[in-house]
Amino acid sequence: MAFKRFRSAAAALLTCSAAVVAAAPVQWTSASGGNDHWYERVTPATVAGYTWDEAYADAPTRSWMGLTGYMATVTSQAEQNFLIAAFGIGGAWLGGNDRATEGTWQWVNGPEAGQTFYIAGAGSQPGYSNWNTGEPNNCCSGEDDLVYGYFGDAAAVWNDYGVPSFPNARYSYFVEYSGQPGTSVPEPATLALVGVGLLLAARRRRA
Ligand SMILES: [Ca+2]
Ligand SMILES: [Ca+2]
Ligand SMILES: [Ca+2]
Repeated sequence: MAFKRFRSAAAALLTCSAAVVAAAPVQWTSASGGNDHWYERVTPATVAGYTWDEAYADAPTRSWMGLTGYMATVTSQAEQNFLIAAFGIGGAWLGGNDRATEGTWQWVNGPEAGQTFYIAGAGSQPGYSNWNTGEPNNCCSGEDDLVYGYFGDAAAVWNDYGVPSFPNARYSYFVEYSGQPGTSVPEPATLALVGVGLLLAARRRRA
């Protein structure tokens, strides 16, 4: 009888944590082919959006499940597709730019910080990218920041935009949460599951 009551309590706990998870960031689960990272589209309440620099400063002020946020790094078509499915195609900054070296596009934060994913003019590319045809074009007096969904198409193709030509361009941005070095705090849901498992095992041994 006690074991049955405990199982009910465990089920209630799991239902409760599922409700919390559904309330904010969305997880790209390994069960659906993902990386188990969490994502959200961040849109300020009072202004039209963030400049790229404001988004870059805002991301690490956010946390979820003990993980520190960073501007999302989109390193595969599957990750791009997840963002489209979860948050739509509207414009959003991503955590990449070519500010350090014109034409050399790097992820600038998160687990891929410092990794080059695209080199203008190169035949084979070091990483995934989803540029619109003709982009990146470093238009006008230069464009060095990475924006998803600029053109409003179903594939949410990318554009180079922002500084130096358009320093006041404003969009929402995607924040990503994963177990990057320095923030390797176990996720509470995982801890809860481990705890439930241990208690169940202890119960079985006693029975
Ligand atoms: Ca990523
Ligand atoms: Ca550029
Ligand atoms: Ca451009």
